[in-house]
Amino acid sequence: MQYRIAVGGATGNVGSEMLKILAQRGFPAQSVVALASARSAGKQVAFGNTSLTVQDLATFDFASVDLAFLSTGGDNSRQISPRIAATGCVVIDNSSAFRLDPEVPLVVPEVNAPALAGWNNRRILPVGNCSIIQLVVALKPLHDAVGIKRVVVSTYQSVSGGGKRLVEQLAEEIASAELSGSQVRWPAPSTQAPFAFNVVPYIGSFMEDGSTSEEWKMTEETRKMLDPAIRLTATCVRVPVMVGHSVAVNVELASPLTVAAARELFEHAPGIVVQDSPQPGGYATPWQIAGTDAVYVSRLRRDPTIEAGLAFWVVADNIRKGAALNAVQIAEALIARPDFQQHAMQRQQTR
Ligand code: 2RA
Repeated sequence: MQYRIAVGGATGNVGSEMLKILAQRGFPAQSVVALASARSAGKQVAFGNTSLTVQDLATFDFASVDLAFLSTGGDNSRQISPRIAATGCVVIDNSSAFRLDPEVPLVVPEVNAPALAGWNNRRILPVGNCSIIQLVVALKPLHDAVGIKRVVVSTYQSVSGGGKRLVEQLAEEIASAELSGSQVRWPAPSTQAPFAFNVVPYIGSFMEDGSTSEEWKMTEETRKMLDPAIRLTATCVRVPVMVGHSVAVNVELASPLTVAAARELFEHAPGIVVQDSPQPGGYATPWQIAGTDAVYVSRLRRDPTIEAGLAFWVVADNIRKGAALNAVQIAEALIARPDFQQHAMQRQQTR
């Protein structure tokens, strides 16, 4: 069976990567429509060897498609996703708007594909936060094997996680910096901390308790996807990297696991590549893995400060596995379900 697809936000970082991945993976598409704001209508975007003319998302009739991939931000999604879903079309939404809605499955296919059974509850399937997707892929085999009690993470998140605007900002800051020895100056200093030559411990917005919304999401989304009993504390940091999020992880397991046993679990887990040898270059970095699909685990070692502790480093391409690829993988898992096939077939027959 083939499906009618729409991609909203098709001119953005994630939307254009969704189109690329749909073509690369040969998604069974009967038709593909690229959508964006009225301002972008008429532009061309790449889809495989061809190009698509962008249409205005605001006036598009979603009754004519089976699956809508959205990467148009939380506010927009809150407004339009329920309206799209009401037509019977399933929305795969790259924003945080519905991730913690108890009726909505939050799925990383390697981690909790069975949760897709609830796809028809609201017909909205959010894609998790980019730094959390790679984290839960890595935590899953450990939790299945012995149980995880507590996790401490520090993230090193690339600017592309914040969208095209931050990528442009970092490029401009690098290009206009004046370097003199160890001093960095800009002709027109910004009132905010620059990303270039800096690390910024602030992503999202501040919460009342002093943490940030990004840190809060790390805890809540991990618990929703993996286990509500897991305790997780995070410090999320923006670093001057274009693509690729990194996470330093310390886990407290329910019972001890040797480093060798953990390595074996990672090596056999879906979606993970272990790149770990204790020599210079024997670890994954964002620059090397950008453009690839796996979640990379490196620097695996015991955390000697607790009885059953492990420490490791996790890196993934935040635009691919952290967003567009995960969205397409959700769609692939959905179209494998007979109840969705039947739903789509009935809609196609009536139109
Ligand atoms: C970021 N994880 O990196 C967030 C949202 N994509 O900004």
